[in-house]
Amino acid sequence: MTTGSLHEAIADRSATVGVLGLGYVGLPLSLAFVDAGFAVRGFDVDQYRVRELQAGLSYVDDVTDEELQRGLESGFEPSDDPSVLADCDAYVLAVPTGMDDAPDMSAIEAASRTVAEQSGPGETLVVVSSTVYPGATREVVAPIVDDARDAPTRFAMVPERLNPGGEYAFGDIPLVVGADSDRSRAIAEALFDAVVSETYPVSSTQTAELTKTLENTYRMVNIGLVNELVSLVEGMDADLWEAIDAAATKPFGFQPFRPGPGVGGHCTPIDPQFLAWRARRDGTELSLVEGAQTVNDDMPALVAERVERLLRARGVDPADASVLALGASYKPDVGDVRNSPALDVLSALPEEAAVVVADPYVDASDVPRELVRDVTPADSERADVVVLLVDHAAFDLHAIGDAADVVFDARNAMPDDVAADVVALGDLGDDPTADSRGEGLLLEGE
Ligand code: SAJ
Repeated sequence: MTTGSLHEAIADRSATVGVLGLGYVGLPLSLAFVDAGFAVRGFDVDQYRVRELQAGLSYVDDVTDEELQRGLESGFEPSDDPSVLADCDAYVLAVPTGMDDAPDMSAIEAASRTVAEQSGPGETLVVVSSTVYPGATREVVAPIVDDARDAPTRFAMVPERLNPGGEYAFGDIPLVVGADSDRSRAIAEALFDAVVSETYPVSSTQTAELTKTLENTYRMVNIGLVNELVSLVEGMDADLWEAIDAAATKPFGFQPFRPGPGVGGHCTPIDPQFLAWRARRDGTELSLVEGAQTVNDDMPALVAERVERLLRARGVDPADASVLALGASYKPDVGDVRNSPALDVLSALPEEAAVVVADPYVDASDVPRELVRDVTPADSERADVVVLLVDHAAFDLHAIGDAADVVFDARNAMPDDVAADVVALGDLGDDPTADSRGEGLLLEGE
């Protein structure tokens, strides 16, 4: 359908795009729009980040300095001065959101006010790409922007699906485009069709917001399922990790998730809370979602308890123990510690215990215990127990496992042929009380 000059300006790339928030979402998105031929004005409140960008230095893992410098030469203009956003044809909000007792939309509100102040007199597209609770585009963004503008504003919600460090390139990941009118949806699709191979339109902004929160709630709940089974299989002669791999041989209807010390990061543990909060606000409850969240939140304490039990079974008072913990970030090969369950495990271990944490990536200021970057054989030998919390590829698990006495493996990542005793999450190992749980009983005639 024809949608007038804004649509044409997007089609002929004469439109100017303003991106608010130049982090792991906004920066790659800005450069993708530049590559597609748009002039892009980038705004971030963090002047240090902006100075680095202006110097051609990328702080986003998936963006090289060369890609950034090419963008700067081709029409990308980052600034911490909001006036850089004056009179853009389209704005994309890619700022952080979070959860306290209620969804933290403060950055979204601030960005909306900036758009309201800087947008020009013509028809303008405003896209929310940050993850927000279902309803936020209509309830938070639109009132702030609409109140300040006479000209028509076209709102859309296009949730980010970046796969940091993953095997999918930005342009290959389909993007969902939700809007509350055909006109808004068509204009937003035209913009994002310029940067990804497939856009998938949905009927409303709330459907797009629901899609994004559903994606990560699905992950969180299914991780909670396998985490809940950990306590069950401790009393069985069964290997949960093996069962998950075996179930994954079913070519349909099953996606493997694996147990661990909990669910960290700024997406998977947070997005489901947006849904649960929206449900409670509407007078209902997502008991399955909230139950899975509780299971995952309880995993760090369970891991710490199993480590202490393992120490006691080997005659070591946990308070006097020397512990080597492998990993502090929320997932392998990143330094991000947001909501990291590994840090929660470290906090749950006895304060008096001598705990050394090995992690090549995290900031020392983020870790409440002694931090080393590399693990020496002496580190492993000195420990009463090694606790594998994050299986960074940089760890030489063979060398660590051959030098250690015993490893509690919360990721089931230790090689099978190491010299140390290895107790995986879900296995009570040589706990002398284990027999009472039915392990070791020979069936009649075996
Ligand atoms: N985790 C498990 N067991 C699993 C998978 C994950 O315990 O089977 C834990 C991880 O150790 C981590 C947490 O859950 O602590 C979150 O892991 P994640 O793989 O969900 O990684 P995130 O939080 O970086 O999620 C993001 C999401 N991407 C977006 O929202 C755009 C998610 O949808 C992606 O699937 C994920 O990245 C990814 O695959 O990289």
